[in-house]
Amino acid sequence: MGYRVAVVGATGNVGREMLAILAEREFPMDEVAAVASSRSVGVEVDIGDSGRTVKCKNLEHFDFSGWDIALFAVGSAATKEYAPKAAAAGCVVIDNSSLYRMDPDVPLIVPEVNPDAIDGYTKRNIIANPNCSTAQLMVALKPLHDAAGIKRVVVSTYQSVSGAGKAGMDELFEQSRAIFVGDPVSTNTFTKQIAFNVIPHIDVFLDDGSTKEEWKMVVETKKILDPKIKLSATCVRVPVFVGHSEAVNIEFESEISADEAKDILREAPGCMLIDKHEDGGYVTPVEAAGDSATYISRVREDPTTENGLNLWCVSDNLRKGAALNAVQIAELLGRRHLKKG
Ligand code: 11C
Repeated sequence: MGYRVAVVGATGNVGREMLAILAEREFPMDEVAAVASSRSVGVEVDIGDSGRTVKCKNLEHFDFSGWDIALFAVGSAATKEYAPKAAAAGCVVIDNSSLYRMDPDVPLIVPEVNPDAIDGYTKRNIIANPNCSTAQLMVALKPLHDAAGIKRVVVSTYQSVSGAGKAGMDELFEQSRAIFVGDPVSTNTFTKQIAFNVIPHIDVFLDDGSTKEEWKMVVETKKILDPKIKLSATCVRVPVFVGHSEAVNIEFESEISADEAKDILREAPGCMLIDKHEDGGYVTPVEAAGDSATYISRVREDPTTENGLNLWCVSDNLRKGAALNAVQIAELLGRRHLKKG
């Protein structure tokens, strides 16, 4: 016996990836529903490479009673309206938006990092999925934190345009095409030209001059990994379609060498260490896209601080940063709480 699973936002980048990963990981499902806004009703979406498709139903009229799990991949406004309805109907919501992440009654989970926190989901029947740039960082930092205690992290991100949805991907494509053929370049999704450029601005500005994307990395790290960790982030959009990269500087409580860190990361769940000191001996977003791992390269000591390390971390933002993590949460929920069969 399997689960009845609804994917809300099934026509978006993340929703489609959720359907693909449910199929790929053979999540035990008796039924899957694709749910979307009224304009997508009847649209057939693929259930990954399974050869099966499912027609989208209207979120406005969808009755969540009798459904076990809803994977939400819609914006915060739609989440605010429909997630509480789903939760009240007895369906556990795994939400990819930022709406509930910092709610003390909602667990914020990266299964490799803080699986035990899931037990608190019953307060609201909602579990939050972290921001993509946080999720991959947590996978990389957790084993190192366990080994030597992280005091402070300085991270610079190189985030792909798919983090801004299909519209972001279309804008990079269209601007690149326009530049090649000499057409005028127009910007809609991003604040400046993204093709052949980088933009140090993701999400809205806050009063202190940081952006909300940077703030999310700070507060989500504290909630998932350790409230004592200090983190400073600069989040940058780069002209890459899929795969977020991060240059990470870490200061530890106790001594840890680069070789020790590499030995730890080689064995750590969700991590894949590719770190050869030669041309191409590191991972870039092009290789990480479509893959489940959080890739770690360029691990080296930072001689400018006591107990410091630098590393490079890359992952598919639509997978570990969103859909894969959500499905892993569903698997964890199944193992611990919603047992079937
Ligand atoms: C981006 N990280 O790359 C964002 C996308 O809070 O879930 C995800 C935003 C979020 O633009």
